[in-house]
Amino acid sequence: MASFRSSQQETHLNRARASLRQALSWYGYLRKSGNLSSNPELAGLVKPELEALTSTLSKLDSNVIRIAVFGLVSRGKSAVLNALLGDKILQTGPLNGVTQWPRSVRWQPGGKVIVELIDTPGLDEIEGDARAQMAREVARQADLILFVVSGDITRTEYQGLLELRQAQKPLILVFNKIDLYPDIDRTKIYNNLQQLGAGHGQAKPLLPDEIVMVAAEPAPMEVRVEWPDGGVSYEWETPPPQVDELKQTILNILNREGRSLIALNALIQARDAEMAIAQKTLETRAQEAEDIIWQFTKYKALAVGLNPIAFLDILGGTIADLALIRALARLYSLPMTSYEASKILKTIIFSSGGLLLGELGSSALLGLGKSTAAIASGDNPINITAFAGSAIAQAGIAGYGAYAVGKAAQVYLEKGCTWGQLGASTVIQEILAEVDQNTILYRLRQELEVKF
Ligand SMILES: Nc1nc2c(ncn2[C@@H]2O[C@H](COP(=O)(O)OP(=O)(O)O)[C@@H](O)[C@H]2O)c(=O)[nH]1
Ligand SMILES: [Mg+2]
Repeated sequence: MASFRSSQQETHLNRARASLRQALSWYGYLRKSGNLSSNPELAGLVKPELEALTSTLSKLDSNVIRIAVFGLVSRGKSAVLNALLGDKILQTGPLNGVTQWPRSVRWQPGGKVIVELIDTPGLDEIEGDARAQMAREVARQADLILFVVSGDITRTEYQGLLELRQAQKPLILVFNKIDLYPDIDRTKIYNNLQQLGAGHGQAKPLLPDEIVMVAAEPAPMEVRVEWPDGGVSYEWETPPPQVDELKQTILNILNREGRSLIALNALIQARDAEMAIAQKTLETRAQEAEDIIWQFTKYKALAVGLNPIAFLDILGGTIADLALIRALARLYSLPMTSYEASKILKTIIFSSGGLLLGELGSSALLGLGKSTAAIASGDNPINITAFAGSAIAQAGIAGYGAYAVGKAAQVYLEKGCTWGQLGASTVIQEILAEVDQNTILYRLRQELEVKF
């Protein structure tokens, strides 16, 4: 089982690498100038996303797992990291604002695993937007999140926890400072946390893997010392930190699914970057796209209206729609094969709420009328009018259909660029389909699964 898991994780890493390489080579054209489809404005706009793709790929190759710690001020975030490191590397203290900026420290907990521990300021230490921005940015990069609390959860804390859940990263709730609570209280708080931690609408309590009790920097205790001569004195002694369980939990997760987590995280970042590129491409090419859609709308209306043979016009109409989709894909230079183009068309037709099915249906009826009219029109001028009437009605519907297809295709092209073979979304789905039931990833599955 262990070696199966290990090779499965390697496969996940390899697929993520392949997906990112493919994306980089696909979008690489944007960096080169003098290219036919080059567009200096667009190249400038998508530079951050291209850089994100490149750095995500190099992070993937370095095999470092990022663990970020979050929580309100003075919950002992820095102390927890120090206890894991076994050294007081990060400054801790009772005053607000000891940790001002996110900081990271390397940790080698054993074996080949390399961890980057990221310490952050308290979620309540910096104001509004800047706080949310910092939290989002750090959470986006993290492969695993530790959320530190030190007792019953406050409203602000709960809010922060829910916001972090939106980053859709595996999360361990760390209940710190247990040295301050008698056993009964501790258990009560633990049970409360277990229910709360799952977040909105999720009735499932947290698993033992997802909530751990620690005492990172226990308060000094007064101990009574009895001397051989019968004398008694009192001394302050600092008990050692209790973080072994947390350390073990982290190590279990890293061994079981660490590399899959790295792979998945890289893919999520790649997917977001690719979708941003697609969105910017669509925006910069909006006018050209509009022109293409209108051109196809007119062309299709004409072709379908004038075609006297029923069903052939439906076929012609479909071919025109497919051509339109591909023309748009070419304009945007987004990854698109003919298989994907027809998949998009099918999706568009079935999601149009019958509108485009209506187009097909009425095309068939009007087309039949039109053919009958054309056959009989030889000697009767009234039939010519009938032909023209059906043709105009049908052309109008077809034209509208093409316009709707064009508009819908833009939406699907934007979303669909990550769904091809080896596309980031496709690989994410494949990895999620394979994860074991007892993994922390399995819990994230439902939140992460996005359908096309
Ligand atoms: N009693 C007790 N105090 C702790 C524990 N961990 C941290 N502290 C204290 O809580 C205060 C805040 O710790 P710090 O790590 O700076 O919190 P941060 O703001 O969340 O990084 C410090 O005075 C620590 O000594 C613990 O396990 N038990
Ligand atoms: Mg701190």
